[in-house]
Amino acid sequence: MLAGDNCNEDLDGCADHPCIIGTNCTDMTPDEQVAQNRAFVCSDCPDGYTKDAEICVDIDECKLNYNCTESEQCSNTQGSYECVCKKGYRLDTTSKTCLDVDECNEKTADCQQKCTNTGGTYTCSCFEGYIMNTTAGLCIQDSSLEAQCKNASLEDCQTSCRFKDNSSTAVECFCLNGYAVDSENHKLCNGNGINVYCFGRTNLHNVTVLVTEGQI
Ligand SMILES: [Ca+2]
Ligand SMILES: [Ca+2]
Repeated sequence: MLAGDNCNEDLDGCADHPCIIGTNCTDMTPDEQVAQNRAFVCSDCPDGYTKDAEICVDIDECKLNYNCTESEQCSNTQGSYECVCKKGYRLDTTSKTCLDVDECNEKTADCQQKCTNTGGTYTCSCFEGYIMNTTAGLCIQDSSLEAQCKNASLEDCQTSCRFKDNSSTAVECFCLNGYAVDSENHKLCNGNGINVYCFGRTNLHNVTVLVTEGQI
């Protein structure tokens, strides 16, 4: 910027901070000022920012345009955005991709009986002879199975009684995930304290019990 009686003083054209916040001001030399007829130049907002009134504000790419995979979701950041794994997916450090978490295999699902892994989540279901109470997410033994268990003198299983695999008549006691049926009395459950689900309240064998990790 030029000043003085003879326009022979070079002042800092940026001294009064004429540019909006977030941009840079460049002072013109006297020659440049004469040539361009301006005393300073303001830079554009940095990449990822846009001018909004008197300030550069972050662009929310997640609302506009972003490039994430099916298993990722967009997370806005200042000046950019990043793709993070969706709920139910976990970053695989080797492949650098988000892979589905197998909640059934990792024992983090809260299924009472059967667990089926799916992309991003899992589903729970019941053994044959049980009806899912979808409201409570509990498996309720039906009356015909209950009668068959009673006929087989298995009405006092520690957890409950079910049909054996591939059978609609033979029944057996079973235990919650993480526990094994005692190999001698076939009714009690032995837990090793590992891979035990934390169920909260569960209703098996018409008895409401509070099952917490490490207990049954
Ligand atoms: Ca952004
Ligand atoms: Ca899953």
